[in-house]
Amino acid sequence: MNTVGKPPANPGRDDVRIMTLQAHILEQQAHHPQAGGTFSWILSALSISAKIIADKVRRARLENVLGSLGSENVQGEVQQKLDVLANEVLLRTLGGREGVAIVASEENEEPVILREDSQGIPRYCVLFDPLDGSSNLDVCGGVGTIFSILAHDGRAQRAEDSLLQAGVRQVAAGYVLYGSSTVFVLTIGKGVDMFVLDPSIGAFMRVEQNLRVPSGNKTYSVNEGNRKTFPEGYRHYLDWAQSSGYSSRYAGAMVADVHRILLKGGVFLYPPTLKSPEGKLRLMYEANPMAMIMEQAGGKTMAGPKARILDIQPTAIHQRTPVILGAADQVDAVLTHLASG
Ligand code: P6P
Repeated sequence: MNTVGKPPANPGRDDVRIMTLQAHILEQQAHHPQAGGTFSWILSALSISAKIIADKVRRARLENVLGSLGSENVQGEVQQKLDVLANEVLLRTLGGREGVAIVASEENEEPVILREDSQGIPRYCVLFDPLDGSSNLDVCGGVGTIFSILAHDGRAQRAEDSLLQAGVRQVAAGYVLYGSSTVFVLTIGKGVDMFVLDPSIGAFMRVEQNLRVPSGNKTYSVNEGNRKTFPEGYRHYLDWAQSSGYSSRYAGAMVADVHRILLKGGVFLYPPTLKSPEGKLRLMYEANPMAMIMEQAGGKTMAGPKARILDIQPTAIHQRTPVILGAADQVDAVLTHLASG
């Protein structure tokens, strides 16, 4: 039957409505009549940042902003020019939002304190990795922005006291993947929603609601170049997986690997290695936000055989952790082999 031109039977249905990220944010705020909008303004600052960074990423080679700055960040990692540019964009958009008390970034050794007195306004801490996987930029690989939002504790004496909260206390988390399209994935604790940037109108359009990680996908994602220095249980898991028909996918950028797992299932691992005995990935602005997303989508995230990522009580803003995350059935398969040692 030709349906072109016929108005939708029920335009109010979720899968029919045209919803932008901005409309979605305001719709969520409407569920909290007492909300003053400061939280919504923070999310809109992240949306604007994503659009600006996406444009810079896509034009990087044309505008000669690829390559390294020849300097290192607090992690001792070589900074890409776009790492610094993306960081500046986020600091400048979030800096203009009265709801932001403190910002912590992978690129800044110390947190940036923007507002100390609450004046009765609910304020938040925003933590982020401005351009995760930036070494992929020169080869047009997937890169992303990862963010985590915590409620600011106005009574805290030091910025760290307000920042160093366990992942279970996050009020929101998300990432932006600058890939074949620009994807914004967000959770505010009520499921995971996905938006895709329509560059022709400059808006993120909602394309998925309440995403669930599929089970049964026999795919693992790990840097096997480190295999020899993994703890024994991880090597046992890889031996088992490789003799059980598993395939391997690894993008070298956490956002790209996690996004594939969110949509297709499988498991991502960054175990302890000789070079990174505590793991390489940062707890506060990589593991925690990705763990919130994964668990909100029905997945599972662990730091090892017994530690749930979101329960870890942080002691330092830039601390690292091992990561096992993905579909619950696939994470359990890893844990089974870690338990057997
Ligand atoms: P490796 C990128 O540098 C990053 O922080 C994550 O995005 C990614 O998952 C990981 O490190 C890749 O590390 O040691 O495999 O290159």
